[in-house]
Amino acid sequence: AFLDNILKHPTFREGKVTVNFIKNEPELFKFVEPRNRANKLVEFLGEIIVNGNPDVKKLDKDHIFSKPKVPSFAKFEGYPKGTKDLLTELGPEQFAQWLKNEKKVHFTDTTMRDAHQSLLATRMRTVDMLKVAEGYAKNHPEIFSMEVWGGATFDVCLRFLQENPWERLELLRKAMPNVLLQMLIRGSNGVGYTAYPDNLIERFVEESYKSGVDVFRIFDSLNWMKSLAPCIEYVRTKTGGLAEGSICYTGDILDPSKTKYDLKYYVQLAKDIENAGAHILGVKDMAGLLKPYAAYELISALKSEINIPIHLHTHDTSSTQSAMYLKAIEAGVDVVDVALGGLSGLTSQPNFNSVVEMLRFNERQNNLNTEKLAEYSNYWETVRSYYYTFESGLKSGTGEVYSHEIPGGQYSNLKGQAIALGLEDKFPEVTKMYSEVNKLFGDIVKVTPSSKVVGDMAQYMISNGLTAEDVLERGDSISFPQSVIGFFKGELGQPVGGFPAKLQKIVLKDEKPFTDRPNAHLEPIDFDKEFNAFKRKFSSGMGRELLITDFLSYKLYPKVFTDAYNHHVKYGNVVNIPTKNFFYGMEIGEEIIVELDRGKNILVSLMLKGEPDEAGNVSIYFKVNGQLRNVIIKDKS
Ligand code: 3PY
Ligand code: ZN
Repeated sequence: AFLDNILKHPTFREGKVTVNFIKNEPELFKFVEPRNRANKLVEFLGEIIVNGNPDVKKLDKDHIFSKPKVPSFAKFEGYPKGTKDLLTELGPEQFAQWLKNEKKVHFTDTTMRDAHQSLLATRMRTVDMLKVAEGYAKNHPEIFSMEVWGGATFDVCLRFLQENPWERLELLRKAMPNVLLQMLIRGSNGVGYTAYPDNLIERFVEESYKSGVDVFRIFDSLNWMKSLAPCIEYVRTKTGGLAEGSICYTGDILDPSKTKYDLKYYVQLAKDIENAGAHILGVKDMAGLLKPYAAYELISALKSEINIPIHLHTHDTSSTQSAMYLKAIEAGVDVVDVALGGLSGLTSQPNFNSVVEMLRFNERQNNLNTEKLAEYSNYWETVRSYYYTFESGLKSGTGEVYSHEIPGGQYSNLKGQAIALGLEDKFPEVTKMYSEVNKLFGDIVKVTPSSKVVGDMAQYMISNGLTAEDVLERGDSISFPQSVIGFFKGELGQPVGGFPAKLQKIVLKDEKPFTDRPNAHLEPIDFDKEFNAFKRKFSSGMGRELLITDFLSYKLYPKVFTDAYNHHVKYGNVVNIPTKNFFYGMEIGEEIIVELDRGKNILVSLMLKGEPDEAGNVSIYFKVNGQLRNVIIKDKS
């Protein structure tokens, strides 16, 4: 094992061994114990069977799980040529030109990222994606891109799903080598909620590209160019991918009384993004506020003022956003974001299947096979029911979104929380307060993480019975939420038009805010030194060599990564447990197949579950590949 450690050590593999190598590398002396992976797996299943998955808050014992039908595809044929092949052939600049010259409208499929982020609290597991990824890419090579990564998926993978987000990306890349893969990155906030050192974001971008991302949709939650520009630059210099610098759309350009975010503002921002080197302009309508006729004006103006292609994103919270797409398409938008039927609509994206049909026989139609698309929509509709516990309970669209301006993903979260707490009738107060807080903050762009600040403040004010007036008059005696203090300190950057000075003073008391990039105040990461220390800390329990991507996960989410690591040490790899059993356990007599590692399957059946003894211990009997195994689980109830 010692020799094995030496042979596997990165220093050895890079041929940089010196006389002190063995002395300086204590991790060489850590030997991976022969672990019994099957034992760990049944330990995990036992835990879920007795105590439930802590992430599952609503349990429906009568829920019927029907088997999702995986659409057929040419398994033994190669992948038809797609946009990824074209990017490789043309390079980013020429690719962008090609896109701009296309007559037909193109589509980004958000099913594997924003759709489930907005409808199912981001809980979609990789196993359910992988069942259809290869077939989908073979059946629909015409798709512009698959949005599969970034946003909240990174955090949720580690925090709740016990998955390695990098592995998800790499597996999807392998299954879909012909179409572009896309991610959402929050500028200097990366895939987190705060500012990070610049060289961390730079390395993150570089490694994301290596692991499979081609299109980087980059935004800043305050539309601040100083946060957008460095990230665009990293994509240009550290990857061969496409930098999609994005405008976040808020307000209503058609409303003459709203002068802060008018057409001129957006056109100037788009020009700045183009000048910063973006290959594509993203128009990110995170709350679904862009109305059809406003879209026509906005896209027409952008088309005439900038030279890069335009990619439009929205959420169907109002239920009128396919009408908006129609007008944007008439105005010449190049790509629109859609989600497969079963995971579309409401706070998710407009329905892919229907939008394709909506354009049939029009000069800008894109001839996708809608019969096949329907099979995938059905697949997702069935898979969705396995995640019923994460549904927000939202039943219909709402025209009120135009007044509260809550982004799609946040709306379903807040609504879900209100329903779960039995406070559904109080929900209008929450949305009203959200819009009050927005006014109080000077009408800011609201998208992660700035939207979270507004949401935190609104909830804080409601639970403490405070009005906007109270805050302004008695603010000195209020202890504001941490995120609000950080925001006024400038930790998320500078909002359009600056902070409201009076409130800023109230929140910060005597503390001085930043006026420059918050990242400028953060120490750069010493990768050599810190990565080595990281490896020493975590190498023993992973059962594999630690990678720079693990280190990046750790730097972005230290506590979440550490918890996920400890889970891994205790239970091993749980990512291939079928979704039903991962969330809801097993029934007596149920038999499942789980892939422990590539190609190594085990057959697990639940034979018997005892009653808790006096100490609360429950004995569970499984059969694993025909052999009886007993685990004892402490009942925590
Ligand atoms: C995210 O940042 O996760 C978003 O989806 C913002 O809209
Ligand atoms: Zn979105």
